[in-house]
Amino acid sequence: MAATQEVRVPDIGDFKEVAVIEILVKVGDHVEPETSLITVESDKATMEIPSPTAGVVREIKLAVGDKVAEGSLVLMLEADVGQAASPAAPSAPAPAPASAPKQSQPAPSAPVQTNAPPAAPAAVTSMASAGRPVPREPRDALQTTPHASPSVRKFARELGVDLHAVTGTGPKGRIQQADVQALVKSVMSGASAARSSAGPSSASPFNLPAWPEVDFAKFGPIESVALSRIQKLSGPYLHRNWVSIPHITQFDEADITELEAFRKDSAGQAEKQGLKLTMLAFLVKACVTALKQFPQFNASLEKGGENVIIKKYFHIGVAVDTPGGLVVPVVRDADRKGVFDVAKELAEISRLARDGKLKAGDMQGGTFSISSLGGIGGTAFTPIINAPEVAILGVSRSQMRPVWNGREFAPRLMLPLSLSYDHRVIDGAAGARFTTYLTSVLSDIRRSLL
Ligand code: CAO
Repeated sequence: MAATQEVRVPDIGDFKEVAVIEILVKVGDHVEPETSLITVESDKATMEIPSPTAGVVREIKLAVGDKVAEGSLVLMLEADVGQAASPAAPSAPAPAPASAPKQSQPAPSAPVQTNAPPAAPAAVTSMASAGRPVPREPRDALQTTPHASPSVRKFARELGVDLHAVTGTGPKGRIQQADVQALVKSVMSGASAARSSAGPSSASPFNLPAWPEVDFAKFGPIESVALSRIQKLSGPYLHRNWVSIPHITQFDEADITELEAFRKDSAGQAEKQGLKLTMLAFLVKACVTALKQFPQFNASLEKGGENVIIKKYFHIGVAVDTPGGLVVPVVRDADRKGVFDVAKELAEISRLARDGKLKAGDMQGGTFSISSLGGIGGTAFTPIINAPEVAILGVSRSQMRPVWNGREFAPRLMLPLSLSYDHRVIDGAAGARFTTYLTSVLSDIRRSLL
C-alpha cells in the first residue's frame, strides 16, 4: 500500500521566516517530482518549493499568508507505488543533514530513490535532494522584473507572453495566472490593437503594459475635445514613423549673422516683387546644397531594407502649422529655383495650407523635410522623420549670443538646428558631417554657389 509522507520546507538558505504567497496544488492533485507545490516570499526573493517525489496530494497543511521556515510541514503526500517510500518523517522539523545537498549544489535530475539512507530525515532530505527551492529574482530587480511566481512565469512562457506586458492584480502588484489569461484574451479579441491605434499605449506589437484607463473626472473638472480631422489622419502615421524608424537627432548651431544681414538688405527688393523673403527660403536652398553633398539624406529605404534609393530630384517638404493641424506641402525642384521663387512658393503653399486648400498631390513626392518652429520659439526639438524620407531638419529660434572668435566674444546670431535621421540608412558620423556642412553653408551662403 502506498505510504503517506510529510512534505516539509527544505533548506531555504538564510531565510528564517518567509510568507506563503501561493499554493499551487490542491487536494487530489497528482504531482510529479519537481512539481512546484507552494511559492514563498521573503523581503528579497521568492522561491518555489517542489515536490520531492511523485504522488497524490492528500492534505494541505498551510494557507496563503502563513509564515514558514526550514522544516515547516507543507502537505501530506501519498507517494506513488514504487516511488519515494521514505522512512517516517521526523515529528519535528529537522535541519537537513550535513550530507544533504545544499541550495548551491546542482539538483539531481532524478527523484530520490526508495533506498534513501535511513538516517536522513525523510521529507526534508527528500525535498532538498529531489529538488532544491528555485529562487526567483531579488526584489531589488522588480523595477525591471515583473513580480510573478514561478508557476505563473512558466504559464506565461508557455503562451509566449512577456510578463512586462501584464498588469498584476495580486498583492503588491503580483501577476497572477488570471492576469496573463486576461492579456491573452484582450490580444486575441483585438482590444490591444484597438488601444494601440487609439493612443500611444500599444500592448501590441511591443508587449507594453496596457494604456492606463483613468477616470480623470475623479480628480477635477475635465472636457473632452475631439482631435481634428488632420490629427486623426496623421496621428497613426506619426506613430508608425516614430516607433518603426530608429531616429537619431543631431543638434548644431549655424552662425547666420551675415545671412540675416543679407536677408534684411534684400527684403526691400523682395517687397517690390510682392513677396516676403523669409529665413525659411534660405534654409530650403541651403538644405538642397547639403543634400547634393550628402545624397544618402535625399533617399528612401527600399521595401525589404536591402537597398537605398537615392533621388536625383530635390523636393523639399515644409511643415506648416494650420488651425486644423500639421500638414507638409512640398516645394518641388527646389534646386532649380532661386531663393525669391522659393520664398514666393512658400508663401503660397502656407496660405493654401491654412485655408485648407492643398491638394493631395501638393503633399506628395518630398525627398527631405524642414520643420521650422523658429517663428514661435524654443532652443531644440526632435522632429519625427516623414517616411519614406530618411531625414528631417528641425529649426528653432535664432538668438544673438556672445561667441568666442579666438580673440574676444563677439555678438553673433545663432540658429539652432535639430536634424533627425534614420540610423538604418545614415551613420552618426554622416549625421554630424551633414549638420556641420549645413551650418557652414548657412554661415557663408556663397558656399551654395560652389
Ligand atoms: N529664428 C528667429 N525668428 C524667426 C525664425 C527663426 N528661426 N524663423 C522665423 N522667424 C521669424 C520671422 O522672421 C517672422 O518675423 P517677422 O514677422 O518679424 O518677419 C516670424 O518669426 C514669423 O515667421 P513665420 O512663421 O510666419 O514664417 P516662417 O517662414 O519662419 O515659417 C511656416 C513659415 C509655414 C514654416 C510657419 O509659419 C509654420 O507653420 N511653422 C510651424 C511648423 C510646425 O508646426 N512644425 C512642427 C512640426 S513637429 O510637430
